[in-house]
Amino acid sequence: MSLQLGVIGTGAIGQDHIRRCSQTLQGCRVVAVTDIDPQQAARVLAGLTLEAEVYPDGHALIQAPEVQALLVTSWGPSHEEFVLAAIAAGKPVFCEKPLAVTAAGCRRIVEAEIAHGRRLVQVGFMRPYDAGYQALKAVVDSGRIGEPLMLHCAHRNPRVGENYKTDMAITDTLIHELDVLRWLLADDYVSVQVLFPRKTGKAHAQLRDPQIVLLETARGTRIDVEIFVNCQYGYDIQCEVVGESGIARLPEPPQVQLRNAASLSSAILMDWKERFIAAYDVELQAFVDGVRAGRVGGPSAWDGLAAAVAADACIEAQQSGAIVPISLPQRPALYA
Ligand code: NAI
Ligand code: ISE
Repeated sequence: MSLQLGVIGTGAIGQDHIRRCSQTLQGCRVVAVTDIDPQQAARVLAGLTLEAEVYPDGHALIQAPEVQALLVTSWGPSHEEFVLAAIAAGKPVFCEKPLAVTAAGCRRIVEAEIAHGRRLVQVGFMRPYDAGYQALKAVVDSGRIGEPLMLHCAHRNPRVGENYKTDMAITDTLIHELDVLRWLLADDYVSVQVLFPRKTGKAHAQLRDPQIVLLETARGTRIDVEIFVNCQYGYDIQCEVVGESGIARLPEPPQVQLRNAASLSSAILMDWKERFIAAYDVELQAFVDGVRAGRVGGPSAWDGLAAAVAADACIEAQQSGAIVPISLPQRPALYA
């Protein structure tokens, strides 16, 4: 029987996940949705010609007997409340990033899951499911470039709205690198510094853009990540690993190479939905398969906490300009 899903939040990524659960993935169906704007939820169902119950709020949906597992795709500040309620109800929950907006919130989720005694939470960090990052990790792990010494990374968006503030470059954007680079290197961060280059004239008054985040890991690998969310030209994710005996780069998404009018070119994607479309499919299929097999895997609440601890330090570093230490508590046995 198909896994019956309830979805909280039917905005940009909520509707994309409802579409993929209804049209692309195997073994699941969306039976319930909710949004603080119920008309928005109803519009999404109508647009997908999908029949599902619209619940008045997330808590009613979590308690609904037909809902066997949850997707939390509402605004970040609401995630903690819904994930804790799902754990209390003993229902598996896929939560979009960030798991919670502070490390303290993630810690409460980790504690609730440990008290429950087994994993129920998968965090929506999709990059470890991306074929390009997996190929890059296979090269790093093979030892072909020796020990990784430095990483040069970039996370560029064409533009962002007026409500995107300087700290969101960390909590909304860099958070993906904070997760995936830890996974790529199998290492934890020990310090961070944030530098602000000359500001682009394309950013609104309250936003400092671009930013450079300098991380150091426990093994001494140095990482620089450029966050530039008004780069104009495209959605561009770069990662280069410099090792002792070679360099490995994240592959570009495949695009036709065009020779035309005396130039050689290939298109650059404009948004995250397209760039990581396959990774989102694979991560959610893994959640569905895991729940049906009685074993939730993938990025854990601990990974959500590790990213949030680093993010809190990055924000402190944005404000102080200093090198800020990052220290994770001891990893609990549940996440070994
Ligand atoms: P959005 O603003 O388009 O949609 C959020 C929806 O949640 C809205 O429809 C809003 O009305 C609803 N909502 C807010 N609070 C709610 C509550 N208490 N109960 C029910 N519904 C509520 O935002 P978007 O872009 O869809 O982002 C949602 C989450 O997904 C964010 O945490 C964001 O960081 C994450 N995200 C993850 C991405 C990824 O690459 N993994 C990409 C984009 C977003
Ligand atoms: C967005 O919320 C995402 O999660 C995207 O993956 C990221 O690239 C973008 O910068 C965020 O705003």
